Amino acid sequence: MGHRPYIVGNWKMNGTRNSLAEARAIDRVASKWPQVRVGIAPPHTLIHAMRDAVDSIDVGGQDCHSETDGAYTGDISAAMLKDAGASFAILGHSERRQYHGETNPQVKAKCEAALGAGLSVILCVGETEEQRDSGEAESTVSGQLTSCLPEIAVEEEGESVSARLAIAYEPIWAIGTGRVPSLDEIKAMHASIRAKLVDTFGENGNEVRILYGGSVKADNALEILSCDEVGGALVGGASLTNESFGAIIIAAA
Ligand code: G2H
Repeated sequence: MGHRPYIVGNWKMNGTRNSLAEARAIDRVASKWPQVRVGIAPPHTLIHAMRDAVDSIDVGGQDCHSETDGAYTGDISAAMLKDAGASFAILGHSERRQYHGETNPQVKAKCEAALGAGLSVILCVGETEEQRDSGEAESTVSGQLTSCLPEIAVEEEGESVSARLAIAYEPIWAIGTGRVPSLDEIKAMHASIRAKLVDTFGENGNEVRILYGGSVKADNALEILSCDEVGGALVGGASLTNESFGAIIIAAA
């Protein structure tokens, strides 16, 4: 694969301008460990200021609308994210699906809009506890990918669009709970996702990064990141301070 590990912080609905000091501290750690690629998705209100405040990390959004503009009060388009300084968007996070009723077709349309605007995309998928307990974890995630993967030209003017796509496997029951799947469960799911990506995109499917998300902390990051096909981590709660996120970056190095 040859990818640098990609460690992405999802700040969710946390952070004001005071938090930029924390982002600067994280940026200093990232600058010392260039073998790790680091990103932070702050609330939309902080994207512009964070882009100005950091040098060594990608700044992204946590959602975007599928349309380019129009009467969609409270929404933000992919082009607006880019204009504010974002280089990527997290799309289809389970909290968006749960609290905003986002459907697979909507998530797919958002992925296509974001890629079309030149952003990279982190597409989130994952099963509920009930689905895992009933042996349906892999079929659930495969179904989400079937419905959400963007229909993209894998090559555009010599650029491989699949290299701008990442999948974040986030079991819903592991989000913010402190519980994580076993390493064997992570390996099996990531292998299943890789097979689906190759099935969908051919050889280009091997370029798509697969991240793990759900209660990643400094003390479990290393073993999770050492699993086959785990190309990085999407980190929520532990990404909010340099003390914990910096330690995860160093663990990934
Ligand atoms: C899962 C993850 C980040 P946390 O949502 O996307 O959050 O690390 O807090 O479980």
